[in-house]
Amino acid sequence: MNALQFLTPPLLPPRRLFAFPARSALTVVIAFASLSLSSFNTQVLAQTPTPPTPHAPPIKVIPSLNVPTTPKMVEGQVFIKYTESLIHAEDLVERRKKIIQAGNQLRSQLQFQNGTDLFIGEIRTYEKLGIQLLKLQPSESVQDAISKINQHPSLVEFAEPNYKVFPLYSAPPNDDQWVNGPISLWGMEKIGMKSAWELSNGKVSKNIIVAVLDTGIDYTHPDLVDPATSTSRMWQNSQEAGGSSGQDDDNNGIVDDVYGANFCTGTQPATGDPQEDQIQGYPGHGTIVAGVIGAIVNNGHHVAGVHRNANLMALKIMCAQPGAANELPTGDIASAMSAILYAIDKKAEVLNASWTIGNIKHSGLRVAIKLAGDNNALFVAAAGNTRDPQNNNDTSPMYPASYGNDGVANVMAVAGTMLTCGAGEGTVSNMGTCNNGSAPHEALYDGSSYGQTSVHIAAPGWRTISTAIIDSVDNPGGIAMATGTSTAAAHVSGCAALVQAARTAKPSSTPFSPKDLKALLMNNGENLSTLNGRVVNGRRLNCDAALRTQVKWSFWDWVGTWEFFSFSRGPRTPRE
Ligand SMILES: [Ca+2]
Ligand SMILES: [Ca+2]
Ligand SMILES: [Ca+2]
Repeated sequence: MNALQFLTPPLLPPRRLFAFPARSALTVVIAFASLSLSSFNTQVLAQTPTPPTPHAPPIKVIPSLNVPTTPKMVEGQVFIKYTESLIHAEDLVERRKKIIQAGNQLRSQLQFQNGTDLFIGEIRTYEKLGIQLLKLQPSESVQDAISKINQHPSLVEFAEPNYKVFPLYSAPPNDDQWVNGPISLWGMEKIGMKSAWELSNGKVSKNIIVAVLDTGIDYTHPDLVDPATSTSRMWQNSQEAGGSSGQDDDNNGIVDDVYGANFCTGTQPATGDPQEDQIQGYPGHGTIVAGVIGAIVNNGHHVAGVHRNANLMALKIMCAQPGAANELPTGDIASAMSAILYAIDKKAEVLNASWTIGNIKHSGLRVAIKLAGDNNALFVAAAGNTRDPQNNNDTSPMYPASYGNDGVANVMAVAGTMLTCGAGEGTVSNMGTCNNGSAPHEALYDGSSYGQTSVHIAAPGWRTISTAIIDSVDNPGGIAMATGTSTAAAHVSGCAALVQAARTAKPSSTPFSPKDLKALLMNNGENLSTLNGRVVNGRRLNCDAALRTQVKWSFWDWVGTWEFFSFSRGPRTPRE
């Protein structure tokens, strides 16, 4: 399997969204906490993320979509990395000139050898990487062309195909009863967000750019851009936002790229609109991932993201295919590489990749991710949703997650966890209990890829509730529930941004390197026996513990925590 795939099988949006019943234990405890705090500290009261308000009419049942089961190479295209010594130049214009010279040299040698020109022309050039994507003559097969090109090692370091990308989709269970239960925010609670949201409020106001390389983001969603509270969690390209419509104000080759860009344009240049496509019956993907990372906290509706001050950069690399109704969105590696270079150029500090190219160790994608690391960006990658027997990434690598085991230190691979019941105890009910009334335990999500040496951490990746494209027919409420390592990665991206924000908010502090940031999240994770042998040190993300290494903890913060009222865990010693 070597096609790029989504790692979240998106599930049915609930019929009634987020109707927390009055009997809900969670609601009761939050209300109690808020009430009790009002006499101590009104600021703390305001910090408690409000449960989403009930809204939305019934949701249409999602039909089955056609899922490609075999990898699809993009016909007629080939990547070439030219020999670095031939094209070396600091200046990108100069570098482009040298790339074209090397390309012409290769072209003439191939023509001499074969009697015809192999190529029609250039599709994209990645100057920083020294790579070109070229269009082949219709008569040439990709594999034949690659073997001909590889006969010129003095000019070429590698040549490889481009692959189509498409989501992994599984039939959604009907979970509407479950999401109305009191444990619908279980993942946020497990990683300590009840406390971390309080702790970060007012103390971690720094914005960190998180690039979401995905299907785009619905940047009109009121829990990402909320006119009522004048809050936006979308990143803005200041030159374009304050520039002229229809003009490329920052001269980066993309017109009006205000919130990010759309690279899912095939052989055409990127455009400035990264809005996620509406596909009938499909609740989307990028908007779900974005909401987990940074949906607006405490605006009284929808959900709350991990980093309350994230700047979400929408980099669309997968999109609806024209003429293919009810098909899942697809893209290609070429778009992913362009998006990574954009994120580097605009100084994103965390890149979220909730997709995979399967077991293809693509060199072009690898060098792009490595360059992001050289520019201090952490690349958080979903480990994969591959089921047995291919789900051990140590023996069956999944890229880009497995580049972390291949010398790319800024890659952080994330497995997903779920709540589960013991043998004979049935499944977890919407009230958060097993059949015999016992509490469920947390374990690896049954579809998650894992790896004792190749997967760095686990995070909640099952029944995650988040923002989704608002669609008047399919999903008027704008909330969906998703399962898969896509949402697990998003929890880690949000937390990485939050911790980096806390770190760099301190006077004269330097940002964590991607390697150090990754180590901090890993070392402060919570050890779960069910994860031993599954991820590097058997831990699941604990964002509260990670954040506390950076933020001082006052008495009033302590009084305001979930923990103070739950009595299940005592307050921890502040660490600086
Ligand atoms: Ca521009
Ligand atoms: Ca403009
Ligand atoms: Ca919200």
